[in-house]
Amino acid sequence: MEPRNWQGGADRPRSAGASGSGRVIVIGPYLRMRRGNADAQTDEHVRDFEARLDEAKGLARAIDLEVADALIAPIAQIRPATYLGKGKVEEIIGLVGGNAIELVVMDCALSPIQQRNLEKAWNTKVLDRTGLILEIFGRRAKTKEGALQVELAHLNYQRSRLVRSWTHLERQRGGFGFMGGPGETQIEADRRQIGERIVRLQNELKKVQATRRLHRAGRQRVPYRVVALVGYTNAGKSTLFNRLTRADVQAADMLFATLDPTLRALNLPYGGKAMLSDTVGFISNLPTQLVAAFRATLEEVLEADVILHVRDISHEDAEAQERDVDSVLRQLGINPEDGERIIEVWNKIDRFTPEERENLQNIAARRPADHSCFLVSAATGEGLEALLAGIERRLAATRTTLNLSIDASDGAGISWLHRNAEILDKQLHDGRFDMTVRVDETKREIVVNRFDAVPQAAP
Ligand SMILES: Nc1nc2c(ncn2[C@@H]2O[C@H](COP(=O)(O)OP(=O)(O)OP(=O)(O)O)[C@@H](O)[C@H]2O)c(=O)[nH]1
Ligand SMILES: [Mg+2]
Repeated sequence: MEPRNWQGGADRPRSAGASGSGRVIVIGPYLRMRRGNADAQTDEHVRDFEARLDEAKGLARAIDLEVADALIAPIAQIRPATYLGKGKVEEIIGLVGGNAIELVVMDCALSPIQQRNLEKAWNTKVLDRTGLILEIFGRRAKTKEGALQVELAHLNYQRSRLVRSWTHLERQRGGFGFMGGPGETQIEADRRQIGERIVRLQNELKKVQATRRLHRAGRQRVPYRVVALVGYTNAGKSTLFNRLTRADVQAADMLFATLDPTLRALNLPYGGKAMLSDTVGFISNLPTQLVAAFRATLEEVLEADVILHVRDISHEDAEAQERDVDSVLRQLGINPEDGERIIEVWNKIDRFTPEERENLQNIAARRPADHSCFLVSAATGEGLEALLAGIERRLAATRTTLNLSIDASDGAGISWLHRNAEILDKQLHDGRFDMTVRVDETKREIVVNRFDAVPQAAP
């Protein structure tokens, strides 16, 4: 028998859950802040419980689950057996039974044992935050590489969860595909098959990535610089991407609307060109398996000349979100403090009153030059001109702009310039092209010597 395939097939939910109307309860089992506890200052504690629960509900809705109920269950400590305390577990039995609930989402990371015990107690399926995020990613992945990576991350997660006593779920009909409960005899076979499938996926992934690397190498011969968007999910990256490139990428009030990276040409105000890359959003407690899995997908970001960190500055948790994004960047090997490379974009300023905006402007103005930020509204277009100029200034910092004149019949020279320089301006006068070009330091001398180019004063 085939191993259970979380992405579809025989194990796909047959119940209402399949059509996207699965009824769920979302539980926020959040650790209570303890006075005088040094840990109390960690992000985990500072973040507002309500906001965390809202985010978890948003995650459930992102895969079309119907949130029938949601509650915060503050806990003083994590119970090894059930995560929650006994009283809470019992209280929730009533909620599940009375509401025709098909799934309980626990907004935390559960051990396989905790998950199993809760499923037993509530007689329903239980999904933790990692499982939920994996499921969302599985549904969103559109490119082959994206799909392979998510499946790989999911299989790794699933393998750790194949425990014997899962038979209690076996009799339950119509659960969710990603949580299919294997029978006892099946577990060993499943485990082996999952292991084999993981190896196959890894090989396939290597091939896809090699092809992509070739494409990228091809692109690198064109002297375009890459500007990458990063940020918390729902911050407005795709909206900004569409505005800046006049593209039509899906932007939606939905967590993880974007999964696969997209590249488009970006025209800068002084004639420069770059490639803009839209990417997957980050989220707090992003499963480490997924960060690893997406490293390759985020290669555009790793190699970008400029990284735009888009922030929903109107969000109540904007600061905690910033820390989360910084921490993912660090996991990817990018220093979030690198002011040379990272530009902060404070988005959604249209949501503020004029006074609040002035206040924000003041805060922004007081930031040090190497940590400057731009206030924009991707929705209304406000502030985008300044942002574009800022991007171009940053990109131009390591390049020189030169003026030159070339005979219009010098086809080889003209094509060399197109391949090796950014052409900012090109005018035909009396059989010659007057050009303004921008080149890397490494090419500067060649252009000066070969075309008698002279430096242009900075714009
Ligand atoms: N008011 C306001 N809403 C905005 C602005 N920018 C984006 N939004 C809204 O915010 C929501 C999320 O926007 P997206 O562009 O999809 O966000 P994203 O960062 O690409 O999100 P993911 O792809 O999920 O990571 C959408 O409902 C947008 O319409 C803005 O400047 N002002
Ligand atoms: Mg997006």
